[in-house]
Amino acid sequence: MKFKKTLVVGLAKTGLAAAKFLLKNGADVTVADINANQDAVRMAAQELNNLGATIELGPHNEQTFLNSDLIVLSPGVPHTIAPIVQAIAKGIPVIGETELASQFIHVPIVAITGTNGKTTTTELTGEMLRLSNKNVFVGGNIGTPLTELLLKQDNCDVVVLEVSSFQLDTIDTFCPNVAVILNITEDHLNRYQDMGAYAASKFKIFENQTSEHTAILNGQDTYCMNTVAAIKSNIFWLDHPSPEFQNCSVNCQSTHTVDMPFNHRFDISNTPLTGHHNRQNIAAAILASHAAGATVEGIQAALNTFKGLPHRIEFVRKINGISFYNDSKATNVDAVVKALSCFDSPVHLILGGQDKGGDYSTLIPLIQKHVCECILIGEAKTIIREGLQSQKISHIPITTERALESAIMKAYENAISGDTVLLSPACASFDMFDSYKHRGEVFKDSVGRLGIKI
Ligand code: UMA
Repeated sequence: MKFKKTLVVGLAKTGLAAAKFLLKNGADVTVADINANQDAVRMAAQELNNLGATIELGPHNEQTFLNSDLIVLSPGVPHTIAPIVQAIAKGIPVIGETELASQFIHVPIVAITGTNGKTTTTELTGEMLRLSNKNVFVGGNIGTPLTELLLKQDNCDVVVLEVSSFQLDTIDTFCPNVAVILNITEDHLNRYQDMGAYAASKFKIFENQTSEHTAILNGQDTYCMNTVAAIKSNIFWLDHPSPEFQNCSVNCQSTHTVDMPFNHRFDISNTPLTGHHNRQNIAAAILASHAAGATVEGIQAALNTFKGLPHRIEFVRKINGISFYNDSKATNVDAVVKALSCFDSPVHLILGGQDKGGDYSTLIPLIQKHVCECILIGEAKTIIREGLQSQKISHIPITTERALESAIMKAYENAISGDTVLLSPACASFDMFDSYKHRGEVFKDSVGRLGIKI
């Protein structure tokens, strides 16, 4: 790495950590970010400049890309932008921060991807290993770049990583000892050409694995079932439909217990993680943590104590018999399908935000079954309304509101005791909020301020 001219593109969390790591190891670092006006970017630039990096803020300069020996991309920077395409054509290696960091990590890595459930499964896997007395680093797409581990130089027995398709786009030798794909459904179609391209990116998680490694896939997922032939590692399944796969598949139907192929039955009756999709997340976490050295005692202890994560079908409050749930992390259509299937009571559904190219019509059967009212917010209002236009749900009112707060107020006014008000947007948050977390916090604050209905 010494003296290598390395360009780090993107100067948010990932770029900052990667550039610090590269500088510490003697690389000649330039950092570029297209956004010259953001305070956080300028502050990070100043910090890196003080450490010896050259800074380029504003429109990307092709020559800087073409004069580099190595380019390290942040996940939010598509590997298809023009200067990157030109650099690749010139033979300049372009990798992501996950690839960079993984080349310096010599402990087992558990990598978890999927359209939905990644963060819950990653946190739960980490907890199972922690309660098995392992020193665990949990990071990746969840919010802590992998290079942070290298910067801290902590002793660590095992790494548990949430990996996104964006991070997998730019791997080369990355080879997790245990790799999980929870599910693949429509998402990020504003970045990928089609579902095939998105799924292919996810499947890169297995590409460097050999027979020494473990793969965990979803037997109910068409993409997993169709692509499995290319996997060289030992495969375990969640809900494989064929009885022939009984020895390597976990049945996730029971709400009380789950039987593992390594001949142990776990009690899942105390977990707040509801719904079949969450039982698949639990089974994946058990399989993954066990393959990485967790004990059955540690796994059971985590199942007994894990509280679940905020913004994922999170119960907020009950007022006058009306229950409010925050599912702000449901940033794609399939996450809303999963959330709706957890409710029996009539649901007042708040949907909308920034469109990510999903097919909203796939919500119709679930809306028909569980929803009594849809309230649309955000940029995607019109496109969602068009997607939901159907004879089958013409009796269900679909209205729009300008703000999340007024949507909550409308749902509260229309709801009666026994109903549920659910924020499960099927969209990104960036049109109205800083992040899905910000959106969820606004929801919880507004619900907290609702008065008693007379
Ligand atoms: N930028 C450029 N040129 C471009 C495009 C962007 O310079 O052509 C700059 C932007 O101006 C910005 C920076 O790149 O300053 C943003 O980089 P980034 O989006 O990678 O931001 P990070 O803070 O490093 O966050 C990334 C992940 N972001 C994305 O994948 C979009 C975070 O996942 C992750 O937590 C973090 O690394 C640590 O690993 C977020 C996410 O939304 C939570 N992920 C998607 C998801 O979960 O659906 C995949």
